[in-house]
Amino acid sequence: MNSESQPSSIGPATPFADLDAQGLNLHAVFALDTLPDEVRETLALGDAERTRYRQLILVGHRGRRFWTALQERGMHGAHPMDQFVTECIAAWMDGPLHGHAWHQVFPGQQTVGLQSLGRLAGWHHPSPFWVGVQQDWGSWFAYRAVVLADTDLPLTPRLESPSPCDSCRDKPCIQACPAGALASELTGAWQLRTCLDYRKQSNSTCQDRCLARNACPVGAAHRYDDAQISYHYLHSMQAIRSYY
Ligand code: B12
Ligand code: SF4
Ligand code: SF4
Repeated sequence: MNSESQPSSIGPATPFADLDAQGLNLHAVFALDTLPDEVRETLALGDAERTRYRQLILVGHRGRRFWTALQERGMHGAHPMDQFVTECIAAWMDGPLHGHAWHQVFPGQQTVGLQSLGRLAGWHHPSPFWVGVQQDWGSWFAYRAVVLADTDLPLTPRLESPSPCDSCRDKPCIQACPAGALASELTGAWQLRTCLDYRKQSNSTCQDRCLARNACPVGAAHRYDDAQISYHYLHSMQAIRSYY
């Protein structure tokens, strides 16, 4: 078994095996009532949901398997990734977790605080280019689903690992950004506007990739292939052209 196919959830892997098979290989189970208020607010729970559901299940992918599974299944609809994930979650809840009440909040209508959940799970450390990083899989992961359920799955302890950025002396990501948008002693925080203005230029080298993200050596074994990188960044370019 290579590291890509290993489940990364802590505790028994069995309940997540069907998701792992589709490359949805990151999972964290939280008790809903122990989540910080600022995270719960983004879930916009009504009274009925608060009493019906006990757990929040965060599902993500790291590495390439998810993209391969999506290609095997075929890209359908306006949001092929979300559609695929929604089908996987429904099949999973109808399989090993059959009989439990559940509700998928992401993908969905509201903006759930995904990076905040990732921080709680131990998947996210802040990087100078805004996308989260983790020492095993670098920045090559994303959040794919958030499910509320009346399940009794074992709660997932926080994955404890140091931020790879703390021991990264040369910080090649900062040097690789052609716009000077990254968080540094000079700029302070990551400069969203600077990045987006650069990406929108017709001669930009960042329309279908982030040179800073590509320059980070951490988690190289999990790096997406070029087609997946291009898909995500061209997709985000569409959002940037529409909203920024
Ligand atoms: C809006 C949005 C964008 C906007 C702009 C974001 C902004 N700052 O306004 C645009 C379209 C530009 C964008 C682009 C991208 N995005 Co985006 N985006 C989002 C989205 C939908 C909402 C973010 C939000 O406002 N959340 C609301 C608050 C309440 O949630 P939160 O998690 O608590 O937010 C905290 C963090 O975002 C954090 N934060 C915000 N800015 C920064 C900056 C730094 C340096 C740090 C450390 C933290 C931080 O502070 C917030 C409050 O605690 C999220 C998905 C989501 N639902 O969260 C994805 C998300 C953040 N994006 C993601 C990604 C990967 C990208 C892209 C790389 C493209 C892509 N899809 O591959 C690009 C990268 C940016 C770039 N160089 O262009 C991933 C990040 C995964 C990860 N490993 O961390 C997310 C989580 C989507 C996902 N399904 O996984 N994105
Ligand atoms: S290159 Fe270094 S500083 Fe930049 S994200 Fe990677 S580990 Fe962090
Ligand atoms: S997309 Fe380009 S401009 Fe934006 S942070 Fe990455 S390297 Fe810099």
